[in-house]
Amino acid sequence: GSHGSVGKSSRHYVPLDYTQMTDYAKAVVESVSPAPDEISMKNTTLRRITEICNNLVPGSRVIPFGSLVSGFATKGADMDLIFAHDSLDPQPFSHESNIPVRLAGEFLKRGFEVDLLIRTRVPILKIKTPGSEPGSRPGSPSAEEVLKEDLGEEPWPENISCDIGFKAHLGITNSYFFRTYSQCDPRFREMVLFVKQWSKNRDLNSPYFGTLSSYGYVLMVAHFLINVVQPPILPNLQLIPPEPDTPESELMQDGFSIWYFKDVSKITSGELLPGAKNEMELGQLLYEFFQYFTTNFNFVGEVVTIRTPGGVMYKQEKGWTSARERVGETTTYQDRYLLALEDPFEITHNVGRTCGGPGVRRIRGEMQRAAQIIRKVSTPVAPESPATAA
Ligand code: 3AT
Ligand code: MG
Repeated sequence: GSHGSVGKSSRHYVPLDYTQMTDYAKAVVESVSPAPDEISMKNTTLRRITEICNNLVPGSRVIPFGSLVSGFATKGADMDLIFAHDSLDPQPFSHESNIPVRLAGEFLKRGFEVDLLIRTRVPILKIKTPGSEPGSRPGSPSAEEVLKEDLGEEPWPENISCDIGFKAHLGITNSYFFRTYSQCDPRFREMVLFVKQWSKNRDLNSPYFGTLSSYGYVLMVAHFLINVVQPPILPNLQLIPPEPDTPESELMQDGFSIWYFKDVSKITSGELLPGAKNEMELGQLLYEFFQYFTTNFNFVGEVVTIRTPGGVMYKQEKGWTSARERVGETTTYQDRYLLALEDPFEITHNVGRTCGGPGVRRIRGEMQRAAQIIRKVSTPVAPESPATAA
């Protein structure tokens, strides 16, 4: 594309051997991936939390989202959940409702750590399953033990943190969307886990302190695999038109278009990306990723928009030019556009708005450094010249 494709016709005349980088990246991915028993423990926890919710409000559901669903979870990741209920009450979980409070009580009496945030637009209940019994002095029960009632239940898996929201939102949809993408090619998940870990190691993953959320890095990797690398590794699932009989619920949510193609078997069979398959290994992809954002992507003028053909728009086109204040229901947001990453569904939302000037400069500097390091450990492929054969 016009935005600096990377691939066969790239500027490297000397092919590099990325084996060492690939091995290193695979080891990192392996080390941060949750073990199968962590996954099954979390499933058990989800089932038991659902039971508690159901006992409190018959017919309620607990909907998982976030990295648990997308498949981008690292070891010890929190569980993101939504408590949902088809109630006749138009605002069953408003601040006035006592359901979040009563639910908090259910977890308290089981010895969970509980924190109910009510100053937010919709309440958020943060809970953590009890840790191993603290080695306290005999006869002096810990705070948890005081609150814990004997309910005759099985012990809970230790120290699992969950955020429970009380309003369905596009985060659920985007988690399933990225789950579908990650099922298209294993290299997507591998790249995301590596980049996520790299961003943590280099202190570039603190949205509250001026850098980018994990979700922002997911958008950058997706853009790279859909629009930059040649041949593309992922098709653009949002550009494949829906069948005429597609239900409205798959097309629109909260006034935003949420359609994307969901038939993974058609994707993995190669039907949607005809032509040569991209066989690049992880090490090379990571190199090209860092290199693209270091030299090809124009942070000053461009927006990553994975939904559009080419995956890039200009800030001018979106009116994302100067910082502005947006007045929300309870707080005023500072919308910044220094690093512009358009959410794939909520297209008015800049996922990169948490980045300030110093944050963007550090992210770019670290990407440049990463590319340099990979170049250093990737020696040129030995030429098969007659001289060497002799
Ligand atoms: P972790 O494994 O927890 O680091 P995650 O993908 O679960 O990564 P979060 O827990 O921060 O990320 O967020 C939960 C989900 O909410 C992930 C994504 O579907 C959605 N989400 C997070 N941040 C944003 C954002 N800035 N804009 C839109 N959706 C977001
Ligand atoms: Mg999470």
